Amino acid sequence: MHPTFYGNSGGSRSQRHLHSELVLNFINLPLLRYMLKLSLPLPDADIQFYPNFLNVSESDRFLTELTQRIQWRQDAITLFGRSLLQPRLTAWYGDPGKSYTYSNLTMMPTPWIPPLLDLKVKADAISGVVYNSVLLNLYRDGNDSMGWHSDDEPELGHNPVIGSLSLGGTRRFMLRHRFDKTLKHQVELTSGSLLLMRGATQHHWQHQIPKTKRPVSPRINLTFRVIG
Ligand SMILES: O=C(O)CCC(=O)C(=O)O
Repeated sequence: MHPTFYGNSGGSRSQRHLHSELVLNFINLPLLRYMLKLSLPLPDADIQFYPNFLNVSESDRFLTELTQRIQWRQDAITLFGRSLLQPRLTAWYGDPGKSYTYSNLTMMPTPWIPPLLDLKVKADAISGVVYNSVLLNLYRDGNDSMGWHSDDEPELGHNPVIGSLSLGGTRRFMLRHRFDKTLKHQVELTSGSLLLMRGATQHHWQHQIPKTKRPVSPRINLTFRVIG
């Protein structure tokens, strides 16, 4: 499936979709497909989308391997004084000592395993940073989701680089500006795609993966991060 961009900036939704389709249909060389990069036209953000970061067979292989080999867990988080189970499974892998705290939950890193290291090396190369940790989320079906947030925890540093890799069922990634409520955008995160967020993006924008009533296959998302 090809990516669809739409939002409220720069041309109609159908024009942009057609443009993405045309670009992808003319690019058949594997290396060029891998390098195809689309920049999201958003103010106060620095976000690139690589729709074909992995090819279909790589994506399928990593999805199967990670589904089986990752130590998935379902943690409770505290929201507005109430303890709730997260609506998805999660895992945190990384270098020794690189723990991560969000929503009053601290995750200690599980040591890297080969498929994660393979993906990390590829993500490092395209991002121009050396990631030292990764948060994995498993969305079992359309009831699993992630609420509005920015990746702005102190251990990520001032302007974090976040490499977000998707495997499995396509889910909608929604963005909204934190201060100008008229600014919104959406990207369909297809299997094998990488979304790279950097610069001041997390200061100005929030993102979420909403629940969906559409039938959707399980999806794994990996957000590679640099913990200080
Ligand atoms: O599943 C996704 O694409 C989003 C993940 C995310 O927002 C996060 O890990 O902070």
